[in-house]
Amino acid sequence: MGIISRGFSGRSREHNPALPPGQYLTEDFPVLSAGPTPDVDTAEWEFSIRTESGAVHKWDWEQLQALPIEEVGTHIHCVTRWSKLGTSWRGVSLDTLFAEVETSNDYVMAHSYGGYTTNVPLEDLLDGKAWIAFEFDGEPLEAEHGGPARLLIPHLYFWKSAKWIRGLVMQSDDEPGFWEQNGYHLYGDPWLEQRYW
Ligand SMILES: Nc1nc2c(c(=O)[nH]1)N[C@H]1C(S)=C(S)[C@@H](COP(=O)(O)O)O[C@H]1N2
Ligand SMILES: [Mo]
Repeated sequence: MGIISRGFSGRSREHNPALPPGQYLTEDFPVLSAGPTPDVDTAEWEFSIRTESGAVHKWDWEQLQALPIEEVGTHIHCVTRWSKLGTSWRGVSLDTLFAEVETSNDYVMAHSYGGYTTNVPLEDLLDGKAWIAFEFDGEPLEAEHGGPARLLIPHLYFWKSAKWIRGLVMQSDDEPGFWEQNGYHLYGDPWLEQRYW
């Protein structure tokens, strides 16, 4: 690093190409929860995908851990304007979980233990774009960050990454979830600054 780059370090942080418009970098990991942290034991944990036919695909903790586990290195962007670069996670790809699921619905409502919901188009969960994550930074995911497991959809604002994930329900329409009913954007692309609507 020369004198010139050091002199411009403040500005170059703002111009970091990994940083979407209107975001700033943070080194710590803020906790944002709309309610209390639910106490979810892995012994009772269950995750399901329910389709329009009434079919329910279910995994318990052991079954989830037996699936192919992926390492995910990614940036995350919160609508409250903090971004965290180069976070590392482990989890199971939604491609793996959807492999046997037959649906002609294009939308998904994510449901969490504790009652939180958020909507997302199915295509945003597939093709290596989303995971059920249960480790952060080499450690089991802390309860306040969504442990035992959370949805991780890093290309959308972080409110879409439902903590304490319990299941996904296929839907014919893109209905608003919890924050979307309270003014957050229906889709939430950080690069287009789709914050509120
Ligand atoms: N179940 C649940 N998931 C949630 C939330 C919540 O309140 N409940 N908050 C969302 C919001 S607004 C953000 S920014 C991220 C925050 O995740 P963190 O607390 O791990 O930083 O979780 C998202 N997922
Ligand atoms: Mo958020």
